[in-house]
Amino acid sequence: MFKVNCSKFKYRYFKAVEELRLIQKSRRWISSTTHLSSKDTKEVKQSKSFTMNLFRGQLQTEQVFPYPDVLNDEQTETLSSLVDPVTKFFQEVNNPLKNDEIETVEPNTLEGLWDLGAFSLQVPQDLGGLGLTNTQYARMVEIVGAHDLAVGIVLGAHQSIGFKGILLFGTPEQKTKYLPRVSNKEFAAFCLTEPSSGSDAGSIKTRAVLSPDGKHYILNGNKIWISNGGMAEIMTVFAQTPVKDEKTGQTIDKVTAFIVERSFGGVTNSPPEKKMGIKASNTAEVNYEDVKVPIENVLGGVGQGFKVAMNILNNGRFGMAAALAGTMRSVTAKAVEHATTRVQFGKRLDSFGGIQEKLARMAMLQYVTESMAYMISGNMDTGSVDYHLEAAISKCFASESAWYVTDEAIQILGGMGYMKATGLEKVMRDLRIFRIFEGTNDILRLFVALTGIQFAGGHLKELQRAFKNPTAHLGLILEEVKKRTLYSVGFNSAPSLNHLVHPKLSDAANLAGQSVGLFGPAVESLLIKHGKGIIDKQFLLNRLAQAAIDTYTMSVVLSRATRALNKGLPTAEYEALLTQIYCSEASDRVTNNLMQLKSGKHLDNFSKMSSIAEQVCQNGGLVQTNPLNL
Ligand code: MYA
Repeated sequence: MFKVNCSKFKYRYFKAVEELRLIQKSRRWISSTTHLSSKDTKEVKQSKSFTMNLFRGQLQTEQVFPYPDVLNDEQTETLSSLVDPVTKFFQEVNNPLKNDEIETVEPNTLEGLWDLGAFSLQVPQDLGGLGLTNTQYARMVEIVGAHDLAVGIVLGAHQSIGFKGILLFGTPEQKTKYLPRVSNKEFAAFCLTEPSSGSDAGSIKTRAVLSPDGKHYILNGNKIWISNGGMAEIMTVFAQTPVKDEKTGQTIDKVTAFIVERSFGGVTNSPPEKKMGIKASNTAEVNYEDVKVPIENVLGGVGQGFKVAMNILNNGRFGMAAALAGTMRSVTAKAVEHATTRVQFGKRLDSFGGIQEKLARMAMLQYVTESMAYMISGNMDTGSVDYHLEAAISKCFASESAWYVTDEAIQILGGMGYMKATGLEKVMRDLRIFRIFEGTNDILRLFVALTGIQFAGGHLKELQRAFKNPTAHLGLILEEVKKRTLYSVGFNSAPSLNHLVHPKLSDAANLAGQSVGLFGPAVESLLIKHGKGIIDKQFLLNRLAQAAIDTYTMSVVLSRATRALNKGLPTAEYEALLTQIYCSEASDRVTNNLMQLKSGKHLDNFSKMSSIAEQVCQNGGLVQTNPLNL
């Protein structure tokens, strides 16, 4: 026994030495890397984000534990007074199938929503809105998502992104002028996408140049697929503007955001697009021809438009998770209604293991999505500014889970699920776009992976600086070396979440801790191996992002279920079950995805897949392989 332990110790010791060599190697990587981006030259960033810190193998739990309980009594009361009337409105007035059929929201529904204040949920009360917090907003949006996603898009395009820029970046004058209007029957829209610029948002061609008298910008360009584009009176429009580069003194184009009113003249739109789903929402091309935009309508500063756009999108993304948590709840209810009443082979459907597995998975995915929506909204309400990666994760997770859950609901209903009258077919069509718009899930996964890597790289660079002047930074170096050595020789096991969770969840917490423990070294190895070339390794980045999604979501549900157990909520045992199963499955995925980053077999598979794709593209489609020897 002792012998075994001894050789284990020796092995771990040599591993520790190897780890230290890796640090030195990583220093070489940092020296040899010109930059991952301009960020490298800046002060190393600190972040309270769980996910950001995950990339450097650190547990940062401040935004995850304890689960946020952010509503005060007054806010709870306000929210409670809204939930019933809004739910009733959607049950009794809104007709999703009719909206879908006529490809617009019925006028009485729109009118009713304006009257309820549903278009200005977060506008301050003194400017005409309901002044809700993000958490209150999330609850309202959940109701919308449970009933009609197309109506959700009309509401969301208006307030989640359409005028969100005015709320976040508007001057007091801009807020006073525009927020009462968008709260009172004037639609808003967010105009970023162009024919040649979708995911690559920085490459827009719409331009605005200063008029000779310096009082206006003259705006020209075309935007496509603009939600509410045919109805909006007030638009947040992004355009290139010439600005003087501070460093070189040369004039370059940078994106600027503008508040544009249709009434300025020169704004036209196409008829509504014909779409697969969310048919009742208005999607149109919007054209700007010599539109005179007053200089006071620049939003967030000249040349700051890209960041304005990204921050609006970041800020709105949790709303999608909230809406889709509602969707999953309502489609699961339909599946359950069928499974508990339909009898086949002499037994109710819900007694079959195959159906039980589907229902359990549906419940689990909804629980994770809902927990994430309220965790992020809670963080935002308590002033967090480090929620971008989590918001992106929530959007990816929610849109994929809602798709899966609805598909399974249809499967449980069988032929009945395929019929229009059941309503699931519409939900499925509506849902498809959620994996595409507001940043495709593919782009958001890369955003998560690259932003995390950049953050970790920044900290490695800090270590490099420390090594250059060891006397001044002895503390930092010793701390890092100790951490790595202890970890490698087994004295310091995987980071632990155990002290933060209810004892019933300690096994699940161990699994989450193991995932965190695997993460830092995996990122470091990638950086050492690929340096800045990692930017182009999308097979790897996708797996890393998936591991981040699984690790963050595990922590979220551990936190929420702990809250339930600690408070003795009636649903606590059920929540614990959901969390235990989720962590068990998610941690397996993390191990698998992180292992693929270095496994020879998988790396070989990735290059084979590249080769297949290359041949398919060169051939203009699938290669004709002639199975019949014709
Ligand atoms: S609206 C259109 C949606 N379009 C997009 O989302 C575009 C997607 N593209 C991007 O996000 C960016 O172009 C990417 C960056 C991410 C690809 N947060 O060199 P860079 C900083 C903060 O990497 P790029 C729609 O669909 C970055 O750090 N900062 O940039 C409506 C760097 O800073 P620095 C960010 O390679 C649908 C600088 O920017 C972010 O060009 C309707 C440059 O970075 C970020 N995210 O690409 C929906 N990204 O210079 C309706 C980058 O300091 C709503 N940066 O180093 C439905 C609502 C739900 C329902 C509600 C019901 C009521």
